[in-house]
Amino acid sequence: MKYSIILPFLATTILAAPILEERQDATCTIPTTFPSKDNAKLPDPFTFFDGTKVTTQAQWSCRQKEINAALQAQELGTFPPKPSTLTFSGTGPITITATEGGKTISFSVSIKKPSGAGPFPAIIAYAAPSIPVPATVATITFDNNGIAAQDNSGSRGKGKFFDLYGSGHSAGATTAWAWGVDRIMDALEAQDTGIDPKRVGVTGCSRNGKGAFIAAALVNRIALGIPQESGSGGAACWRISDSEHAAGKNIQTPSEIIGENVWFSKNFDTFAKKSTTLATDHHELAGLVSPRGLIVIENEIDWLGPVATTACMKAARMIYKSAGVPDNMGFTGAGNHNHCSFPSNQQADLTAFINRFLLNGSGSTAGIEKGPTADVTKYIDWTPPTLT
Ligand code: MCU
Repeated sequence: MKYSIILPFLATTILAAPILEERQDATCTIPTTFPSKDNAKLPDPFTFFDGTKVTTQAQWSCRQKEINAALQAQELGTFPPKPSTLTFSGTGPITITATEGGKTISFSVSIKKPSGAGPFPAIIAYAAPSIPVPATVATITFDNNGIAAQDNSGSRGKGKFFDLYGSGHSAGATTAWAWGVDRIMDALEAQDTGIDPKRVGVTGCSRNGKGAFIAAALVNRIALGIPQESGSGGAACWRISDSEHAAGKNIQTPSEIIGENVWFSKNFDTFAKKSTTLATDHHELAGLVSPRGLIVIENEIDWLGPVATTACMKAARMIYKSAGVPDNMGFTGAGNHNHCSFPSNQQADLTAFINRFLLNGSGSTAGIEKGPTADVTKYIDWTPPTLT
């Protein structure tokens, strides 16, 4: 069965930062069932599941919807829309109360604002930021664990999201957290909080980096994704993590991840055991963020999969290039530092993205592609098109 939705798409004119988009309506047909045929290569972002090639920006916008739906069906679980009733109180902290189907939950976020007059850009930090947030940018602290627990594999269905939608809801914890980010954006748009909702980034490190990556992909009001050391489940492509593991690396695989914690939907279990049957992979998760900003920060710890993240994010950069916004995504990998301790040699790359996407600056974010040697051509059998 198929259903049609109307959605906005980017016109061909892409202006410099911050992302200025002219939008018009396009009709997309989104499938409700997705392929699970064996494909050892990273799936082609620019071919619809029905075989139609993506040749225009408008089609790419529809293809993003299709990729998003496939990711939810096979990996993430359902990302629910805005609840029927939402109320907000306070401008910092903000308390958000959501009601759906007779159930109500509340959660609060704290906001540390710069001095002076706003409105200010902000970074939503899962737990606490592990990157240096400039003094000119507000920090919104989000207790993602309260929305969906991630203690261990026994955390399935626990947390406020599941109190609202039921413990059997298909969302993995990362999807539930993205729902929380979406509600924070509702709160920032609904009232004057001193934060400019058009200049909001999201960050988290490690397991919370997986979460920040997925929030940037699912919440299309986020201007800049800043996932840090997310590794497998974030910046790594599942297929490459598995092939690296097969080559003897001590890397986190999808089949390990589903036993360790509840970051992904139960829907993912069968695919995790055979990642080559997924209809998508994480180069396309990054592709969902386009044309918005994305700076992927990585480490060279074996468990995170430096080759898997680097090759995957090289494929993601190809997607951004075809989407006409090559400079809106970069990745910066560095070794020789502790997990989640941000090293000074990644500062310039982070600063460039924050300046451009959150501070209305004009500096360049071109060509930021740093990491260990990783040959992306080994993993792809498609050629990125130039879209019209
Ligand atoms: C990189 O994120 C995770 C990793 O996926 C887990 O296997 C490990 O247990 O914890 C990492 C983490 O969140 O470290 C803080």
